Amino acid sequence: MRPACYITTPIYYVNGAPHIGHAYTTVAADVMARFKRLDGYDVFFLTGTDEHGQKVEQAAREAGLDPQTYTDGISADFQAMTRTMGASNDDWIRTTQERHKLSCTELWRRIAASGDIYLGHYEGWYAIRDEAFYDENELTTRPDGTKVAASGAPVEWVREPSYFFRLSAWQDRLLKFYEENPNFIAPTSSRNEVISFVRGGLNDLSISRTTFCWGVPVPDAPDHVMYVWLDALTNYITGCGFPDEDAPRWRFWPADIHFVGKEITRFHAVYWPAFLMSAGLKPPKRVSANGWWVVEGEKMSKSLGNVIDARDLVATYGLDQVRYYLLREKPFGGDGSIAYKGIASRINVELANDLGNLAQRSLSLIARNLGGVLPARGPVTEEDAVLLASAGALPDMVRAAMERQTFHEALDEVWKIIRAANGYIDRQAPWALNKTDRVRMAAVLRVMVDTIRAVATLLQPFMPTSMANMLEQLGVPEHARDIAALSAPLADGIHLPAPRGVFPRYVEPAA
Ligand code: ME8
Repeated sequence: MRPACYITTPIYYVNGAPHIGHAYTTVAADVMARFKRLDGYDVFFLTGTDEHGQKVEQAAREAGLDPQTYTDGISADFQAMTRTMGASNDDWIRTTQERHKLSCTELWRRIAASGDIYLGHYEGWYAIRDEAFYDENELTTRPDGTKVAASGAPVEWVREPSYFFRLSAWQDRLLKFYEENPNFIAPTSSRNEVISFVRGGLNDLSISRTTFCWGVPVPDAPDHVMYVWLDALTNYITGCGFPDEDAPRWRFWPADIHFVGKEITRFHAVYWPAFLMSAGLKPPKRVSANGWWVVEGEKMSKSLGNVIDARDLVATYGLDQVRYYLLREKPFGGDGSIAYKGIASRINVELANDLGNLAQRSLSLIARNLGGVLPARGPVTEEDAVLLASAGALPDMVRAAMERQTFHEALDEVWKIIRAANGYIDRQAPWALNKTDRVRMAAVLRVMVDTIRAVATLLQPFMPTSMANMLEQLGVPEHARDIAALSAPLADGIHLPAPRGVFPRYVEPAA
């Protein structure tokens, strides 16, 4: 049986249209899910929308719509964005679905049964934009006297009856959990931040609200709705069929990787494992945080008018090109800036020249000089052996980087081989061998096909359509496109389809 692997994205708030930041985390999670499938895992990949809470209720009011109609519209738009980005999610979760309300209710009951919930009164600061409670010492005062959180979100004073989760009692157990699971939080900067936050002492957490009603009702206390983060985090188990622990999908819990943006690691790495352990459920295996994108050096904002919808980039540059750029341009855990010139340059240099030309040159020589028939390997020279050995080691190199979610390093490993293959073909010059030594020319071209096959196989998660196209041209049958299949050579003598370019150059439209 194939091992199970469960990958998630954050569920996105439906208080506005999707932008490149949302698309980014979705694409990263998709690349991971596709890589795991390619590597023989039985994958469940979940994404969706976070639809309750004050922020969404407010946005609906501003749009003049009732919250359900409003969330239906925006959730559909997020789903459309997810499809446009080529995501291979197995389900689409919305927190307004009945299955999710059932799941939240049961999780609440289990936490309550363990004695970790009590009724009290919350009085303190709340930021609607972050849907988060803040301590006085986490805030700064602006010159006009208003207070803001570190995220820049304004806060307001809230005073209401509330249920609390006994988070304070979880400090030692959480610290022990982090110590025993050194890979639970990535990158290290996020891990250190979380650990020092927990070491600093934990306050009990307000987990219900009474001053608005757009949420999941608290069991047996209909005046309260659940705090939107308790509701939202629960989506990850709802997706696996919770509370039905006999559901086929329950085999996927605990999640292998929750992909999140770095600003929400605290919710995923502190509150979430505490809620789960309190309810007697296993915590997730890993929370992997991505850094932030800005655009041409500026933070995206509606007032600057520089918010990018990833779908516009896809329309301009192509889907695989955008997926590649996003994962290549910045280290996953770090911050980065989207630059239009940078996208065009990566397309032209790395995709069109380095990779596209490499395949095109090799395949057109086979078409022209060998009648499109895949040649057999010849006697292996030292140079052949070096290139073939590094192509053979590529799956392990890429796998190791993927396990760390350092996507840019995975791509870097692939590009090392691509550059080595370009050097090899230039030195071997099979076009010249056509006149002097056709046997050696054939052998060189076979080394090229085998090397490009390894490259294209491993790039499939990043650029599924273009790599399917390339593998087709290399004569790799569909059933032989996973990592395990790389150990079985292609049959000599098969007829390859006529080669055609995979990556067109990007030409700036005339102004
Ligand atoms: O936080 N750069 O939803 P959200 C990189 N509903 N990633 C970005 C980004 C940027 N500029 N902007 C957004 C929520 N993201 C909650 C999550 S999960 C149980 C609940 C990505 O709509 C990043 O992954 O504010 C970030 O964490 C997420 O979108 C926030 O989406």
